[in-house]
Amino acid sequence: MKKLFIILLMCVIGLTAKGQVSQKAFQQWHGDKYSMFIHFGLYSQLGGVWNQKQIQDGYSEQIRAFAQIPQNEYEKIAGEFNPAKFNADSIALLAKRAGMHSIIFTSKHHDGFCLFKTATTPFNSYDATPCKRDFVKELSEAAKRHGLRFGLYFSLIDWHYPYASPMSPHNADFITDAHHEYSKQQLKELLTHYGNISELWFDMGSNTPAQSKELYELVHKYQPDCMVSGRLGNDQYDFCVMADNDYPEKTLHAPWQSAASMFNETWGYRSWQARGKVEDKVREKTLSLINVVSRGGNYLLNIGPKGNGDIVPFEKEVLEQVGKWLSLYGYAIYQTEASPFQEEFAWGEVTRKNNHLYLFLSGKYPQEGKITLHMPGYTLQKGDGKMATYLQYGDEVVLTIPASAYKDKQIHVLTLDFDKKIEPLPEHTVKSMVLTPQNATPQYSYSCFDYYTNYRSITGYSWNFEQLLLKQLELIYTSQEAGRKIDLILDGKTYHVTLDKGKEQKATPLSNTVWGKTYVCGPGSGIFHSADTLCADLQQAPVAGKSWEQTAKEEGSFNCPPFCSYYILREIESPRSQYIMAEIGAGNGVEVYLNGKLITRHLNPYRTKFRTEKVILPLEKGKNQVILRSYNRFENQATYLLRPAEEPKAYRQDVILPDALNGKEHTLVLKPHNPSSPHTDAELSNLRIRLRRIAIKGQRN
Ligand code: H79
Repeated sequence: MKKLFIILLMCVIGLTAKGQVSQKAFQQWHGDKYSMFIHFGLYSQLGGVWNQKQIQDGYSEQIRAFAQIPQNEYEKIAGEFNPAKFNADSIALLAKRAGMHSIIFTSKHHDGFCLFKTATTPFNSYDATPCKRDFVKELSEAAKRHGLRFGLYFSLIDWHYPYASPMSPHNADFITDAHHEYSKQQLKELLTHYGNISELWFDMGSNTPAQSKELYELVHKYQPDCMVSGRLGNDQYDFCVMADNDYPEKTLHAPWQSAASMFNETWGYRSWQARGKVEDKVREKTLSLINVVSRGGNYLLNIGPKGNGDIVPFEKEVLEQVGKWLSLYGYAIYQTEASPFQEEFAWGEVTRKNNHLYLFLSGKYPQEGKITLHMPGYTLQKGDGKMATYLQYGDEVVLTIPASAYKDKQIHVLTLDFDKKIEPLPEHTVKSMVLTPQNATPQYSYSCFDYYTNYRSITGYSWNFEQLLLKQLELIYTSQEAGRKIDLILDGKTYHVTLDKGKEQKATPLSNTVWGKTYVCGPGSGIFHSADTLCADLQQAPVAGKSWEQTAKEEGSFNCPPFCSYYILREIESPRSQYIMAEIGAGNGVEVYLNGKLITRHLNPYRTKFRTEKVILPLEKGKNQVILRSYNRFENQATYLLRPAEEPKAYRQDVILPDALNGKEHTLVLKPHNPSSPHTDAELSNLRIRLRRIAIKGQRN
């Protein structure tokens, strides 16, 4: 008899996949929360001025590009570079007073000038300057002396190296083979001459997947516990980084960091920067630190010392005052986890640690001073008596706070102690017997090719559901998922399942399902990072100044330079709500929206010109609208395909639980098993899971 079910095997999953940092190193990095970024180099000497002119465009550390300084003129600055005031010990001591746990220093920025002694080029701070100093050495040693960890910024583009791609306005250039080898030599020096390196902050360029992988492995060969930044690209990194000064709307399920400059306009020293009031900047940066940490991230705040090595007094004061606030409230920042709540609160932010919940009164004073927290299953044991009164009614914890708590310039923090360790609280409880991507709480990370092609990826789905008795799960999927390996984590136990095709079924749509004409709109923005909803219809185009044009072709392509996208729209009339299968095709990246809501979004990891796939569309009764976005990063054309799938088939596979589950509330997490990177999209938006109270072997309804 054909085996119609599989017995689940519990498997022990290692804490980290091969090549990644150890869990201990990750925990240390994650707990540190707050670090100092330093932009220092030849550009610091210019301070944003060239030929007596303030260079307004671009960041001041990139002044060579924005003021179009010829190479030989720029090299001359090295001949005068003598930062007598650069004192690594005072910088490390400032970082300590600021409450920071590590220092990340620009070993080489885009200008190619190395702040360390290197055998690879004379264009370095030891050989090309009168000062003959190795700043990486000085800072690495000072950091160690003062109990700080030390990491390096390293630019993947280099405007000085003669065999690199030429300077461009976007800095996301391809890396030549010779340049890649040159970077490897410099990285080997940096990773072997300066003791422990806590993180390597790669920046810009556009690596191939092979180049990213090789550098990722090179770092871990010499420093197994060094955390690698997201700008290495191609999902080959330990922590995600968004655009400069950016952070995600929601908590990510992967380590992430927000890199912030003191002023949005520059990272390197700019002598003529309008700085405003210290107290306003202190509040701005304290709020950013709180926002980042409450979403589970690390905050990397930059200073840009002057060319003589002096720290700008304004920046020093800001750091010291944030440090003062941290000396009072650091317990609610360091070693904490993200807010357990899925929703945001107007009154402020939240973090948690063990059974403690920390409320930051950083937003607007709530109506009548009332804060209500929905915490099913938790009992409040103690509230912070100084500033609020506390009551618990069933699942709700209600605080009353006096207006004075918000009038103070300082941001106050309240501690609430509960009866047990606080875990993330579910967004909602699913009442349906079918768990779908649409009723799930997605788990997010950031996936990217490079700086301009990044997006919030969905690396897994989780559901909270009510079910008194659960004996069996039925997995429903398409031929596209067949053969893949997934992990189902049910109430904390991991089951490893191979999608072995189960029983094949035709998935023919209802007979009077009608696909309408095809419309196109474009070219649109090339930046892939976009919202999870798309408010467009035939009257409203997604690209400003463009309209939808009818086309006779379900499949086609448009000539357009890299970094652009085209939108394709079709209407589908459905006699009732049903799941149907569409066939789609796109270039380097794809997004599909149904009735304005995102169905799937991911990059084409193989960077092929065109990739087709199947997408399940949960249609509503009546008129539906599907929009495909085909994104082009590397080609000179954007290609699309959008039509009903031919001979659609579904697979149904039974998963019988070794022990029936009892109890009311359960959680299920769905993830790919051993993904190539924890940041890559799971591509599991076609899978749905039916819950069964009784085990049915080989029988379908
Ligand atoms: O080192 C800092 C920057 O110099 C570097 N990353 C941080 C940590 C960086 N290099 N390139 N980019 C970031 C991409 C930035 C692109 C832009 Fe812009 C920022 C486009 C618009 C704002 C640069 C600044 C170009 C125009 C203004």
